[in-house]
Amino acid sequence: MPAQAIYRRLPRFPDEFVWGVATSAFQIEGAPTLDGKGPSIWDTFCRQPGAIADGSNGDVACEHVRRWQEDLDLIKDLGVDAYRFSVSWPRVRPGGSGAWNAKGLDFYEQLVDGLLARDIKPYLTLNHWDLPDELQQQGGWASRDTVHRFVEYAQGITQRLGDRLASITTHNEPWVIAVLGYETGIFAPGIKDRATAMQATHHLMLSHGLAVQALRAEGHATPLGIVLNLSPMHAATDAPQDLEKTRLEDGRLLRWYMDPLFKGAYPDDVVAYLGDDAPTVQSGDMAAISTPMDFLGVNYYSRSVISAQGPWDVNSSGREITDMGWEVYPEGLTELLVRMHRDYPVPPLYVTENGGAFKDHLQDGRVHDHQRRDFIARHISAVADAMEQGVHMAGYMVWSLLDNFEWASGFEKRFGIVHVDYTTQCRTLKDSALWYRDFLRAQKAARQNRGPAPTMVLSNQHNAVAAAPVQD
Ligand code: GCO
Repeated sequence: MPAQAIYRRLPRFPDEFVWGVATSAFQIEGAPTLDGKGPSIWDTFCRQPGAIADGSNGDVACEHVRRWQEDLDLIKDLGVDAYRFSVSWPRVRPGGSGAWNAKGLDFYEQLVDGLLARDIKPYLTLNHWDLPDELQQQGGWASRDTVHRFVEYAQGITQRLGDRLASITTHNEPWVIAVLGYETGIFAPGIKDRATAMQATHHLMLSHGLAVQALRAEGHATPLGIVLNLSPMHAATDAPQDLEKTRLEDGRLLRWYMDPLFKGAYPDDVVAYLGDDAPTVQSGDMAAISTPMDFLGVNYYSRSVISAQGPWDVNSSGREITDMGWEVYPEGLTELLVRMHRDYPVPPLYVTENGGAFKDHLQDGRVHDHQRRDFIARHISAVADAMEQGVHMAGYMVWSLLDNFEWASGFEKRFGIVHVDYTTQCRTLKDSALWYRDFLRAQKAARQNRGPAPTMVLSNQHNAVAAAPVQD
């Protein structure tokens, strides 16, 4: 029996709502030593045996440094308003301190000007994980000196490009940098020590706050913010041990970042749990961290289910699972956004990343990635639900524009709405990209005519599958 279609009219998103696509420098650029670029911790980490699932590295990736114009044309074709990208710190200041690299700065200036020439808003991230390796030799984020090096870096980039940027994000996902990089060690720099990780997390937050203060003091008007990876935490059962562990995990992932940003303090329960591993905080640090921001970005992929018995079996959810082994759970995005709005005095929120890895097949010039298309459509719908509940949303960005280097998973996992053939570097728009383009066209037409919003068809087969927007 054919699945019954469910039609849903999404609101016409506000005129100023920003639609985008996102990437990060290390994942797409390649050219690790071109024109004076220094090594980053990821260049070094990739060379550790066993660090990357397929033994790959970022040396070539999507060759974006060479192909950036073609990539900007692709972005233009999609009809998005904005492109979220990151600057490679060691490309512009190879050692993290000392001399700046003019050719590296020129590259990002060309990129920004190329975006503006195509009428696309540049959303720049300063730190998407690729710390200059030389700073790591001196302790990396566990060292307080790195805080000051980051502020200088933020100032240098903003002086050069700030007048042309739509937005500056200080850090992308400080939890990932600190916990995966310094506690579990599955990401660069590969350290496994909880106290070091917690000191790193404090320095990341402090450098964010001091950078915001410094840029404001210099009179820059570019909107400033930070991007957090967040998930709702659900207890596997109502057993007290599960509930207690869930509260702690929520404390470590969400409250550890949201409380200092918006309440000026780390959560007491997590500090108590960490004991001697809690970070050293100096007087004035918390005031700096809670400096008001212009926006907050949220990267959302799935919820987390917490069990005191050990890792929860995702296959027991009965839901669709992505190629990363993550449960598809769009309503978690609504839940998360509503909770942030309810519990904290947040500035306008963006979904700065959302998307899925699926097994793709390129055949006759097409990739029928209907699972990814439905994933994106259902999460956009979840954003609309949050807005209906009063959350001030400023934008939504798909992760990712291109298939790219997925960190410790190497090139095995594909998140792009554009397929990349790593042998030929040929780019092919997947069906999800074609859908996003059509959806954005329909949104824009509705904006211009002040007419009804596009209706999206959601069918209830396999947990609600979304098709292309239809005009009615
Ligand atoms: C992230 C990262 C991305 C990942 C994506 C999928 O911010 O977590 O920005 O680089 O590729 O999240 O894992």
